[in-house]
Amino acid sequence: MAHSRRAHDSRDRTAQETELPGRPAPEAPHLEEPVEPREPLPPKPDQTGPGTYSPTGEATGADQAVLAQSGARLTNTQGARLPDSDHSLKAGERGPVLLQDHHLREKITHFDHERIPERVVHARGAAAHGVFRGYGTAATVSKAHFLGEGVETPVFVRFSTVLGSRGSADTVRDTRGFATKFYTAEGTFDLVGNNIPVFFIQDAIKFPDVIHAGKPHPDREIPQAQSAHDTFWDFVSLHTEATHHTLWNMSDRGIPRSFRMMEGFGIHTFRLVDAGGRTTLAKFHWKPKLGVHSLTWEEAQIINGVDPDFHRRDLADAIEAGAFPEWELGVQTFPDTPEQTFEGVDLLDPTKIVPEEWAPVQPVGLLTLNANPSNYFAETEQVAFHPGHLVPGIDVTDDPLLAGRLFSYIDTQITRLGGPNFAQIPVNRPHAPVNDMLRDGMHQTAVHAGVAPYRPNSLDGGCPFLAGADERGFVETPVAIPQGARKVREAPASFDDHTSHPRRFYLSLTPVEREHVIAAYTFELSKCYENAIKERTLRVLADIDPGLCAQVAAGLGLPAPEPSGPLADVEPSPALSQVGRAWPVTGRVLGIVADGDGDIDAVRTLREAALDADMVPLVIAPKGGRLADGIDVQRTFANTRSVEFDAIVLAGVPAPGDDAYGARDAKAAHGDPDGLTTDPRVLRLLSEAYRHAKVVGGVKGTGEVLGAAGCHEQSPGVVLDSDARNLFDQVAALLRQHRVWDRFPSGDGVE
Ligand code: HDE
Repeated sequence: MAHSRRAHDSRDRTAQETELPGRPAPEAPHLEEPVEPREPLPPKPDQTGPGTYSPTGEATGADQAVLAQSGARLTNTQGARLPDSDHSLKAGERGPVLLQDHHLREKITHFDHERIPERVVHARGAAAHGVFRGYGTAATVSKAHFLGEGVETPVFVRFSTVLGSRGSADTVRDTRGFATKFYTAEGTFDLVGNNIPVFFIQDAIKFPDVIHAGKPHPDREIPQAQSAHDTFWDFVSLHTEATHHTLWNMSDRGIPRSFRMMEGFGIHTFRLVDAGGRTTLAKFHWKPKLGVHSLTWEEAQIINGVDPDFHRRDLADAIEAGAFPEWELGVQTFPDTPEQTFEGVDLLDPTKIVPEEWAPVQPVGLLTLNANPSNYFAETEQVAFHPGHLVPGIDVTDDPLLAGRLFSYIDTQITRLGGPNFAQIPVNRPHAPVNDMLRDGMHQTAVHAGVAPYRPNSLDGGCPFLAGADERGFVETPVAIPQGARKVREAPASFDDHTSHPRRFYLSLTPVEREHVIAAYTFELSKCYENAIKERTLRVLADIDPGLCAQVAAGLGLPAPEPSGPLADVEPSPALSQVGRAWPVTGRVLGIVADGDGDIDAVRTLREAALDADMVPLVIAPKGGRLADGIDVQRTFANTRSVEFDAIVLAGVPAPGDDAYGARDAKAAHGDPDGLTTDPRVLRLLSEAYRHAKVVGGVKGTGEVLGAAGCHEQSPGVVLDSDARNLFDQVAALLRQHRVWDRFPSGDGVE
């Protein structure tokens, strides 16, 4: 992966860039208000696009930039230049504002309409541009052109939480959306997935129910972006097909460390079609190169307060720093038999998975996110995904959940984006030529040529013509419908198994991961008011695992019910655990604590070693500015918390800073001004990181401070070394496991 090694945080960019070897110092930014017009910046790549005037024509590129913003002078919406935008037109400077002030009215009216309805689900999101490169390995199962060897396809990916409003916090316990728009040469393909491979419901008709249950209570509109409330648990305890998804939510998967460190899943089974028309059933998986990592629950809670934009910032900063996140797209494939099952798993049931040990995930391409959006609203907010955006080679199955999605997404965009022409919004425009005969409607921006938007016609020369499979047309797979099928509102009997798959998931977790599941259930249920809901959930858990049930019951102070019958006999799937593998340290954040009296050589060595390892070093000091030797400070004791870092090392023993940074208060709070002279905020950084099982360490002379923070040299994951390079190497080696798992409670009692 090529890294430009720019600062991780855009605020620090100038400061860090100036000291990177071989990089010319950028010009000082002009912060004064300019008095003369300057050349406008050239449009960014995502501000240009296919021509606006005719979607049937050639891509002209420039039109969008002209439309968006151009010229140095302020104009009204019609391009007329304006002399004043700060004062309303008045009858005398102290007189009444005149109704004829059309400029005032245009400005305020436009502002009044700046908001559009947020998404009914997945309202809070962050997105990035990137590229997908096919490996060609999928050719045996799919003829999709973009999966071909070496084919590069532009993509736009939006990550999201499900329940919260647009302004809610990022690190809530929830499912994450992982939606990818591939702008392929054969039309746009959207893979609208989640970070959890199963869903709450088996039939789309129940979607309003599950979402009404998860959203805030309708009377007080609380709690925001949470499942820890009565209506959610009321629904999922009564509706046991939700158990599998709920269990994943209660696991560490519900609180990812970063969007960059999440898996993604298409969930439904799709039908792939190869060049010879042969079909294969398949499930899509995204595998992050950085590994699958999560926050601890306490970290997630702290972050929601100190940096509610944590995931959004993390994604944008990493991309800006050149640490481009990557995922491999993979497929699990299954023979397309009339039963549509694999090893007894019903492939049409979206609450079930096929363990990777039974059907390996075969890599078919690489996704790299390499550019941040230029404008949040235009792109991240207005992007419109739809599982029905398919290309030749990828078709749908009869999964009843997918069937409902196939009309819901277009429908919702019509309300959200104000009409049926949302495909003309730049981020939604296909990169393949469009010739659709759809005309008019709200916000029509195309000026269509021709007089015959109908077929057959002779007036427009018979255009547009149709394309069969031989001309890369999308031809639905002719799937047989069971003979004699009756029209019924029923599900197959296999859909009634609601316990074996959640049980497999739970049994596949390591003891420490199970501890987290137990803690999550206990926390969430303790937030419910109704005992009946807690008791009903315990009965559901008893059928998943009696140990899980007993521990949650103990935490709630309730008796643990017996299982309702024999437990499902399932083998664990080790691939479902997040613990136990070594991952790259690329893009991980190293906090280096120092002050002016610290070991400056060590700070420099640690920084350089971290940059060499493609990590992101951030120097934390009592105050901003620079340490001796020109080393820039990125964080201060006052503005950071341990949750920003994956590992923290001490390169000095920082004494309280001056009063401007609140050190006097901090010292007083410590209650012992004559005792240890280390700034208490440093002790908190260390003890918090230690509690969250992060690697902590220090150079020579810092052992006493680490000890005072509870990080003893003998404890796992505490590294002391007088040689800064050795110290870094040990820290990085430990970080490959993400956390020092031994430091969590032993998991006693969790089998
Ligand atoms: Fe969605 N879902 N969904 N969903 N979904 C939406 O579409 C819906 C489901 C998913 O970043 C909405 O544009 C129904 C499963 C993602 O813009 C809406 C059902 C999966 C996103 C909608 C489901 C998803 C959405 C709201 C049950 C994982 C965010 C705004 C049949 C495979 C996309 C919008 C983005 C968004 C409907 C179930 C993923 C209302 C009816 C299962 C990632 O149309």
